[in-house]
Amino acid sequence: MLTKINTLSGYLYEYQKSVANPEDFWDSVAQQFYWRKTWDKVVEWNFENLDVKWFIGGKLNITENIFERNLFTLGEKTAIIFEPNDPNEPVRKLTYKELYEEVCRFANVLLANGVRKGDRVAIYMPMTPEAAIAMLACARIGAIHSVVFAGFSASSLADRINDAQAKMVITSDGNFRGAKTIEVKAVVDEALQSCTSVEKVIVLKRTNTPVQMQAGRDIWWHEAVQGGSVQNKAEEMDSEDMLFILYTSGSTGKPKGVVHTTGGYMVYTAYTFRNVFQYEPQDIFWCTADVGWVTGHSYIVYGPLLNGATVVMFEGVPTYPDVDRFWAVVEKHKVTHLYTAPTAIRALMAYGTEPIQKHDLSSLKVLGTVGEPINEEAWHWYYNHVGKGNCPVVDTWWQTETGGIMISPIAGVTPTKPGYATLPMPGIQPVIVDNEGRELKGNNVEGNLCIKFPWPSMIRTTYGDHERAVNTYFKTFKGLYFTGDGVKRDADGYYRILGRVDDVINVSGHRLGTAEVENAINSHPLVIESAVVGYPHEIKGQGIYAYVILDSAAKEHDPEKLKQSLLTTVTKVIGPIAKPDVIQFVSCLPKTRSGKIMRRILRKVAEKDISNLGDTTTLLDPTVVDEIIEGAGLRQ
Ligand code: 6R9
Repeated sequence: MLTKINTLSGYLYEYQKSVANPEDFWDSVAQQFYWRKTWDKVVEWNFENLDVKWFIGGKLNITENIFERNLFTLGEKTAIIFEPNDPNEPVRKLTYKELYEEVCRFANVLLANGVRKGDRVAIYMPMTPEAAIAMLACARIGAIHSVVFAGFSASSLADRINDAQAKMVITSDGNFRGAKTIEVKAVVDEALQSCTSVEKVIVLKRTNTPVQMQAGRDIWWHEAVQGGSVQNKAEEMDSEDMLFILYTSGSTGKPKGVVHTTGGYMVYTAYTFRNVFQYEPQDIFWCTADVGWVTGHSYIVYGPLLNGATVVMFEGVPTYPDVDRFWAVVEKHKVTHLYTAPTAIRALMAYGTEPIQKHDLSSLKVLGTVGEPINEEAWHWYYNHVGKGNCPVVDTWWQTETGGIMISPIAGVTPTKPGYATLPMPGIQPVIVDNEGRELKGNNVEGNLCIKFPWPSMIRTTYGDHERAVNTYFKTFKGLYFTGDGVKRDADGYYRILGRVDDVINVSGHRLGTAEVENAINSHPLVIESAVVGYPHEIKGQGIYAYVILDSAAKEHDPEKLKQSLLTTVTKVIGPIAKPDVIQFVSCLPKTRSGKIMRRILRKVAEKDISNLGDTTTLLDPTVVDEIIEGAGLRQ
């Protein structure tokens, strides 16, 4: 196992060392992995044009570090415990040896179907072990995976496939999700009508949903692997060869493909997994995220498996068949580490402590949260009722772009404070700047969160558009990586993440760009224009509030039916996660003379707080504000 920090003074010592001499620090971490050839230089970087390289000249395969490096000691150890959507369906367990064989077998299937090193493969799958097998098989042969969350619509999937020019799609006949069965293959078929790059589709049989198999293109997973060899020699990768692309929303335009490379991502996810969670060999780690998000990539698949950990992979939802499902799973598999999102905690909190009391949760040692700020009430509930006051809560702040956990307590080592992500991981150098880019030194400061020095798993580019990455992350504040988050550093030097300061909303821990949702709404034939803002939502963290200007032809329609039809449009264009919670029809939007929407006012109205709307004199027509306030049912 990787060496780890055990005490607070140990953390402070490691941190100092990592800042004073980052090269030596990461050199010694990286030496604990298996490299076919070691690196010639640890790091080279330039934030002006985003040119960052780690472990330069190193050759490796990340799956050799999961399997070959560990097999002698871990062969019979369980790698994945699969808990199906239906608790009555038998649990499936794969040992490291079995997982290794499945990965090799499927890697051979990819090769036999024309996938080669550097090709892109889209994965649109349920949370079954095959999703992890598909990812690892890509990594084995050097193909670049692009996992797309299976809740996204056909048009979102098509956009991602086209942007990456994926050669293959790996999917399933259907997905079980609570009481529902989702016809996933049908979504893929629809998406592929507008994609020309895809040559083959591999379909896992999961739900027995009838599907159309297109001759010459579609292949059943079980038929493809049948009788296949379980030997596959891993492709040799350069440290800086692409490992995967993962699409994420930003403040402008369509989602962008965040690119991660092999060596640095491996070192950083494995290091943070071991340290933040203090994982020990007998522990059972359960991260409830979907592999469609970065959390699933780094802390279900790569980070844990690189450490030889046993992970639970859960296919279902927290409230099916009953609201105690999470606690039933913890008890059933004797989970020691539970890593989930504040939105799930808040949703389960609403059912009180009775569902918890039905189960023995004494196996739990560490609790983690990720994805959005955690309010203090949820933090205390998690700590007191789930962890019974015995389990440290690690509030882990990070992003798709950062690849791994950046600011977080180290479980049982860093004293925690509700709502605080506390202190940076070794190697991470956060700075806080004001809106003019001046660094705010010392404690008791608040501003924009930036990082001033590279770390191994940072974003290398946005796929197919390097300028976009430079402009998005490195142009706002010169010489710094800008996270898009606001942050406060308190008197103790602890960091508290305040949420996004750009036009990104965080709904149940999922990132959505306001522009993306607006474009979806505007695609409705009766919509002229719209403006979308986030507002505080008790369960989801942020909800979506849409102000919509309708075409005059809409007068003929029933407003409630129109709202439903807008929701259907958004579901079709993006997916159900982007459905607005509130739709308000307006005749005008508050615009400045230069035509910019004054979102500040729209946010205030959405928050139902009109006490301090600020300066509205620069508006083209200040009377629209009154109309909007009235339409929202608020009186001045
Ligand atoms: C890992 C992940 C990133 C955005 C990020 C921030 C928010 C994530 C957080 C948190 C407060 C935490 N965020 N973790 N905010 N406390 N512990 O979620 O990646 O989907 O890219 O979202 O999520 O706003 O900028 P991603």
